[in-house]
Amino acid sequence: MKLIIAIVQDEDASRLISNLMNEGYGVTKLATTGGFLKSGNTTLLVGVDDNRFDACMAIIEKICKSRKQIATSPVTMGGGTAGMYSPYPIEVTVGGATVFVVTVDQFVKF
Ligand code: 2BA
Repeated sequence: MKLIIAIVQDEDASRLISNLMNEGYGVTKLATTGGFLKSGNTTLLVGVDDNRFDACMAIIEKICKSRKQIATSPVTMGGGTAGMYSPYPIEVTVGGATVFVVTVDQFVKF
């Protein structure tokens, strides 16, 4: 079994959840905030059996679109100590989805 942790844009979240639920996946939605833009995004936890993993990833890929967004508050570009501070609005491409896949050792429901 795998745990899919998918960070998606709020605009895609409802449709993605509906699609996943319609296909019988269990989904937990978390309201999260991106560290760079400091604006809201959505993190979904989806526990899937190995034989349904590829199909689940395909749904996420199909629905989550990349979009251009303007970072209006001051941001540090590049990260780390070498980062450059930019006080001006900059355009960044966000998403489709940032996905982490974790192997699940144990899955229990009490
Ligand atoms: P944010 O951290 O708000 O980042 C939004 C977008 O800003 C990123 O889109 C990327 O295009 C840009 N960006 C992020 N850090 C940057 C930097 N240091 N310099 C220049 N541009 C930068 P995505 O890469 O599609 O990420 C979307 C969201 O996914 C992120 O929102 C964050 O919440 C999450 N995320 C991305 N990579 C992650 C990671 N390695 N670990 C945990 N969360 C991650």
